[in-house]
Amino acid sequence: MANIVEVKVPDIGDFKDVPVIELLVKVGDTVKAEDSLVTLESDKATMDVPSPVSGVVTELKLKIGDKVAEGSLVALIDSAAAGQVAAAPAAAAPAAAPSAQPAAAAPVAAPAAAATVIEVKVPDIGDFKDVPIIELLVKVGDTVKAEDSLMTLESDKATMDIPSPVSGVVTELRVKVGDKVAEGVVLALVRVMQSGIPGDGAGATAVVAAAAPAAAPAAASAAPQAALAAAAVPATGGAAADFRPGDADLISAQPRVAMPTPADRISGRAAHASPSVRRFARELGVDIAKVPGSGPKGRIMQSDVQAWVKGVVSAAAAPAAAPASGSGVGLDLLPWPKIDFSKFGAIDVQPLSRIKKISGANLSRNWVMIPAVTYHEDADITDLEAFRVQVNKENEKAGGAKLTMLAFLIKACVKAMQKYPEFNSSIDGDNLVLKKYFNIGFAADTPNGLMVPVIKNADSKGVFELAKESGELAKQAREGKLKPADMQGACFTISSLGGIGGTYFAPIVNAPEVAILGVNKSAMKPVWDGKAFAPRLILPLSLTADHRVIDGALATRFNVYLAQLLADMRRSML
Ligand code: CAO
Repeated sequence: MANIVEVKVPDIGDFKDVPVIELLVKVGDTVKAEDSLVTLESDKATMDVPSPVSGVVTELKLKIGDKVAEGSLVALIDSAAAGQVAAAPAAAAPAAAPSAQPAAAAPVAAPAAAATVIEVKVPDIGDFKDVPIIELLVKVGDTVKAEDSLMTLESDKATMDIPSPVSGVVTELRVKVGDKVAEGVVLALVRVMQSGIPGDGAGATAVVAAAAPAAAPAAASAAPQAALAAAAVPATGGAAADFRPGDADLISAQPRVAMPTPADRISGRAAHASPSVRRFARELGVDIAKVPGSGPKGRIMQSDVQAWVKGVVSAAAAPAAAPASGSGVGLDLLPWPKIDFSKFGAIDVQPLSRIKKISGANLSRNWVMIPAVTYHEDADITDLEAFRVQVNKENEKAGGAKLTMLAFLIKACVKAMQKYPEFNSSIDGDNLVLKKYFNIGFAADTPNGLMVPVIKNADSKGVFELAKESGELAKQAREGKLKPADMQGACFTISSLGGIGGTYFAPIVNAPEVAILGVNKSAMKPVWDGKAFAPRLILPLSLTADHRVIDGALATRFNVYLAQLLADMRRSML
């Protein structure tokens, strides 16, 4: 049987007409007790209204833009639908709600008779103590207007901006990010701006000591938007003398920032940001829900909004910047998903290694910029492997070097590149650069990630030398001892996973090269020789090529020739 619970806006202090800025659930959604249902935002604080019970949302009584006050009906929740009896009565304020009393606090006091520099203090913020400063929105020397936010505090339950009570210049910041503050702590000094001249305190003789919102000094009782940082302010330039401690025009409307702002809803449905950042995003036309947050608990900082806008602008500009790129529209990609994985189970977060970060950026560019196609071929290496094993056996007895399949692959690739020179080229604007040297890179698996050492002038080296050099370079790569020069100048890359296994794969071209050969583990396969199936050792090859330079016919010719070479290396002498 249904057990409908009415959810109402709890005691939010003197706030009235607070707009609903986000609906965090829809009808039919299942919610847990304390899950946020809607977000309200006053001038100074963002507040979420949580569900008092677990259940299913059967009706939403609000829409975005509606203005609410204490007692406004938010939603109906069927607590029985969650198989749970209502845990709290309708309209119950969350258990954690602080019960701050509206106070006629005077958070701002003039420090001296000169009265041109005022102290900005933490106003009455209810029962909150040790509230951390999470963002400084100004720096010393900044000019601020009355009501501009100076910094943001964030408790477990709410985010609060501290506005400047006056127009002026920030002369001192007494706190830094991470400091914990409580009511009365001096946060900053602001030199009062008179007649539009920052810091011109001439004539401003009065002590500014009590709170009044700039916009509504005469409507104290009816204008609760002064919010958290009720502050003293001259109503107009030069009128500071009109305000004195105890003036009736003071206001300290106190939001009881009672509602939790669960950080874990950032990932899915709603954004976690201070009012000032929300306002900033709105001014730029940015949907804040799309901006990934880099602050504590995934909070969206002003810099995140800026970075997001920058990303969108440069993505839009990219096609124009690329010559001969037509009228493409750029990569209008979704932002990377920001997910709190710990919601689903235990996790361990490790920073990406430097190599992974660098190679990741390169691979991403190559993946999106190269029209790459992968072509597969099988090479019969029965005889080559038998030869390699036999030579290695003989050499072992004589204490000589070991031949590797990689060395033969390098030798065969060089020969195929000589026959098909497009494989040894790079695109440079409208030109194709054809190289006369043969430097071969090979992917080496290292504890820190993938590295690609380069064997220089491979055409002039024999297979023993190639085996020795690749072995040494791979060892240096694993030990992190490669020098930058060891990884530069490659014409073509081989990625050999044969020692590990696999059948085929599609390697990513290593720009500005135009092709890469992937190699997997050879395996005995039955091959039809015209009369019968014969067991042959087959090596799977996967050649990825840049289609702007190498078309399918050329790629397949290269692959066929490479397979012929590996089947019978005598062909390389022809
Ligand atoms: N088929 C069957 N066996 C193979 C083989 C193949 N294609 N290639 C190598 N093997 C065998 C070797 O013969 C060797 O066996 P023995 O010890 O009995 O001789 C064993 O596998 C191990 O070889 P290896 O891979 O360590 O040595 P290598 O010289 O063949 O390769 C290197 C060197 C650096 C290419 C390799 O160690 C490596 O790091 N490979 C990974 C490359 C990689 O990560 N590519 C992915 C890039 S894209 O993500």
